Amino acid sequence: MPRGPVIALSGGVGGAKLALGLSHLDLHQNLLVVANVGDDFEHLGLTICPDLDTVTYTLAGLSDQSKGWGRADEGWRFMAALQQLGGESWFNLGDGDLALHVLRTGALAAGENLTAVTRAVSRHLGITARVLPMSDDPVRTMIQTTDGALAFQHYFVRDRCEPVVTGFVFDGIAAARPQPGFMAALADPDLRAIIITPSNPFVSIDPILSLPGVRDAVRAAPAPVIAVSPIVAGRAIKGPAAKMMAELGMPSTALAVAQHYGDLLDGFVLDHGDQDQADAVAALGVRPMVTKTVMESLEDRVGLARDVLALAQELGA
Ligand code: FO1
Repeated sequence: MPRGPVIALSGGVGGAKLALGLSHLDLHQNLLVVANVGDDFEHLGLTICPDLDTVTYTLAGLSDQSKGWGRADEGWRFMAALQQLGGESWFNLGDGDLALHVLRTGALAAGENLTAVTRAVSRHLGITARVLPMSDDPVRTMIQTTDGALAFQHYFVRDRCEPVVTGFVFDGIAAARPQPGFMAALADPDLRAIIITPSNPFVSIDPILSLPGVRDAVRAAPAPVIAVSPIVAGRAIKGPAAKMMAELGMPSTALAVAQHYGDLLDGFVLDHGDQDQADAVAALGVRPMVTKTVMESLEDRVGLARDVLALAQELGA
């Protein structure tokens, strides 16, 4: 197998867990974690990048394991003071987390791009993998619902994913340029694998794939494309993916996720609980792999990462 880069496309919690597993496999700088920025938003004058930050905190060993986002051992004095002053308090910013948003907002205002800010933060936190925003240009996911269009965090956090989803729009996508290092890695002749992590296909992965030129570059890349199902036994491990699928009139199954990615895929990883769908995945012309995809422990994360790379090796041979 070539010793070149491995690209992991990631949203928040699920993607970050697999990225952590991959980071234990001696890939170092050859691991590129490309994070969705469609969840980003401007809030209280700050630029908040939840998926990028979830990946960063997870790879740095700083993440809150129970929530999946934010920092462990967080303080909440800022939120308490904000509430006391009558500020908007539906989105929880911990005291330590706040430092990252303030730092990033200042650097962006001074003319740095998101890639440079993310690189500096990674260096200070001792992260060896390359964490890249999917683009340095703003892309903002809008959720179309039966109640009208909602900005992603309003739908997700403020409204607790309750509105019924009818579709998605990625504002800014047509003008957004994919991050140059991401595009260079896609064209690298030594590229080993493109991994679509078990993040939400509609709001975490599709924004990345919808950037101009990315779908074509992924198709043309000299490496197998492998997705890990975020749906296990008809339920999303975390978040609203299964609810969205039902509302969009799709079955909430791993197979439907494979069908959603369609001809982009060479391999698809399903949990033991969905073994009965492996033949239907194979009938799509996609190589199925059945393994433990539910990542409870660090061993699970590393084990799944190993399995995915083994499948990539088989498919690339
Ligand atoms: N998720 C919540 O459910 N409630 C919150 O108050 C919240 C705050 C928050 C702050 C910083 C951050 O980086 C992430 C945060 N998240 C919160 C998670 C985030 O909204 C979602 O997990 C992702 O956008 C979906 O991938």
